[in-house]
Amino acid sequence: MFVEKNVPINIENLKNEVARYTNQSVQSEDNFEQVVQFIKLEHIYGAALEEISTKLHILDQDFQLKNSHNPIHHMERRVKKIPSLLQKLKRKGLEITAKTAQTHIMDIAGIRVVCNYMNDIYNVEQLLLQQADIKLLKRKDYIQYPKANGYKSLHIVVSVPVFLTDGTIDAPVEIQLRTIGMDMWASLEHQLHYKSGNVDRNIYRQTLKECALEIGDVERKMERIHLNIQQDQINER
Ligand code: 0O2
Repeated sequence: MFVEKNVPINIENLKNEVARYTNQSVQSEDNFEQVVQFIKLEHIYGAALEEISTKLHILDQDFQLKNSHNPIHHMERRVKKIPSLLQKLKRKGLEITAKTAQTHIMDIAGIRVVCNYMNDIYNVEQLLLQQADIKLLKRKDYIQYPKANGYKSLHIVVSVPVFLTDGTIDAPVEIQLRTIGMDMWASLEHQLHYKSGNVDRNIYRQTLKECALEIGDVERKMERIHLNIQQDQINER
């Protein structure tokens, strides 16, 4: 199952957005050309996301067929909206062009893969990376090395070929793999960023850190039960 958010493109709004970041005239040809390039980029990364989603979906189904277990609980995917992309380019002090975005921004296409157990995360990663057309570009294991706030997830950026009418482009896709518990934690922690009041924030931060450890313990216990049940079923065959 995919959870996906799609907002229709509004050219006039985009012309204004791009002009705001580049200080170009809204009506200039250069401005319009940049808008066109950004829209093309969205199209390519949307296609890359489709390719990766399909691969993950097939792997999940095949795993189920052979092991009577679905490693993937659900997936969420999105192509970064052009205004957020412009904001990110600016924040990183990069030139506001689609070409720069293509070279330097690795999370234009992003998919979150929520797995049932921790073992599933590394199985899915391994199964995907062994595919001949997938290249690993970047890997950060926040499960083995959690962030100071308690955040856990495995982040990988892979490149996947996208076959277009005029050739093939290798596009990067950021994949965040995490368990249901890690996902629940990250969603709540994300909410904290919108909470005002320093005192509240600090109390919540400490409690959330404790929650991260407790969730980890519970998930490990449940995974052990799951593996034992699976082993019993194999022995009974
Ligand atoms: P969004 O809206 O989720 O896309 P980058 O910042 O992308 O240039 P970096 O520094 O390698 O690259 O990022 P990293 O560490 O791989 O993390 C990128 C994404 O992971 C974030 O995306 C979040 O989605 C998630 N993430 C990382 N750390 C935390 C955390 O402490 N809490 C939560 N809730 N999520 C986290 P963005 O860019 O923030 O935004």
